[in-house]
Amino acid sequence: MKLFFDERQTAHAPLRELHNGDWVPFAENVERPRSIVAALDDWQPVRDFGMAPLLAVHDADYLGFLERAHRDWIAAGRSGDAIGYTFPIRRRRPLGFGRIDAELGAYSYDAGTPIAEGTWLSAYWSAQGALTGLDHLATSGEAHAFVLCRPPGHHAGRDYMGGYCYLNNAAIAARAAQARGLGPVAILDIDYHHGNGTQDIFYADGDVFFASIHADPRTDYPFYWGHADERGEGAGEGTTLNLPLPRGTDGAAYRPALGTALTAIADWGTKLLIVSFGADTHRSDPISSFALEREDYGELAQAIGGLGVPVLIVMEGGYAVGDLGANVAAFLSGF
Ligand code: Q9C
Ligand code: ZN
Repeated sequence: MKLFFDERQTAHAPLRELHNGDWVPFAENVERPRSIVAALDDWQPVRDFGMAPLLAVHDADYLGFLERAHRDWIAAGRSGDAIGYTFPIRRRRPLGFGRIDAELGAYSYDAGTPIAEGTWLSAYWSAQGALTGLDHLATSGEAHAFVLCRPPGHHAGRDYMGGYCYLNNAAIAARAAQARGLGPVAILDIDYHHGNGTQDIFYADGDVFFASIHADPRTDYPFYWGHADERGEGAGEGTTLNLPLPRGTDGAAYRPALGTALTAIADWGTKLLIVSFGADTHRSDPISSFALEREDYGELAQAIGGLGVPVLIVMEGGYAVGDLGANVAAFLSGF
């Protein structure tokens, strides 16, 4: 299987994040891609597909903000990473007024997603990686491709960042796949956390099926999305499937949920599957509470591969840096 990564994805290096009321070292750090790169070979260069495929998912205003936010932060006399601290609660208009602090709040839903000097460069090339992996699937006839997207993407919506995510790599690839006539497209999100950004982007869209298996949002981030009764709306009614699982879930308890998701994806007539893969379901993950073992990942991948459709795998979370590369390799070996 071909693997895709660009060194510019390591320019993004925020120093710290607000976590459970304390400042802690930023968990989505450059050791993550280093660990994955070291564990695998057959890495391929990422190509530049430009801004148009990003604009097919994200608002132009939001992309402009991401690109200039750190410069505006420095121009406002600040140092370090740009981070919001005032958020437009429901029913309050998200006016930006041009002050960087107001914009940071209006374009995010948490204070755990800082913008550092290299953030835009890394997010841009992370998204281009997803597009390159898709292009490879479309032109090579190979069945599977892996993109080391970093920063990750599944918490980012049309006009917001959050959960270490800025551009929604899976959604960008899905829209590009549709445009190339590769659909019907489905997205299977198996990160520990619910993929709220991806769900939002396709919630009223009847043309992309979104299934997610994740920690129950009644106990886990992102709390306000991913509940079992969220099934899509309007033309998208029934094309969102949420399968929340309790903390402590192990491989044996996870597999039936995966079976449910794969049956729904097959029944939907999927021709191309995009997998948002997080290794933060591993028992050793420092910010998550599932109990999957390394051996479980190969089995999950085998079940997914059993669908018999082309699969584009994009990296999402996974923060146990010492285990991360080996866990990703175990997952990919199952294909
Ligand atoms: N420091 C992904 O796995 N943690 N994102 C909340 C903020 C957010 C995880 C506390 C976890 C986001 C892609
Ligand atoms: Zn996650």
